[in-house]
Amino acid sequence: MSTILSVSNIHCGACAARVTRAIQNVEPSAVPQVDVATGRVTLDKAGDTGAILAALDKAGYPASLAQ
Ligand SMILES: [Cu+2]
Repeated sequence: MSTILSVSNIHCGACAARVTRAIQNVEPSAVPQVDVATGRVTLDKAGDTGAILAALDKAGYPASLAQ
């Protein structure tokens, strides 16, 4: 089951890379799919969503659960 996050401030590939890194700092095995156009990030597994949201916020990409 995947988790979809709605992430603010993703504007380009560099943002997508930073978002990916922030998520992988929390969940090293995660392979997030970042959609730059929509700001949606799909996680292949749920993991610790609260910790991921906190890490994204700290990185400057406030996020919320999209589903
Ligand atoms: Cu950017």
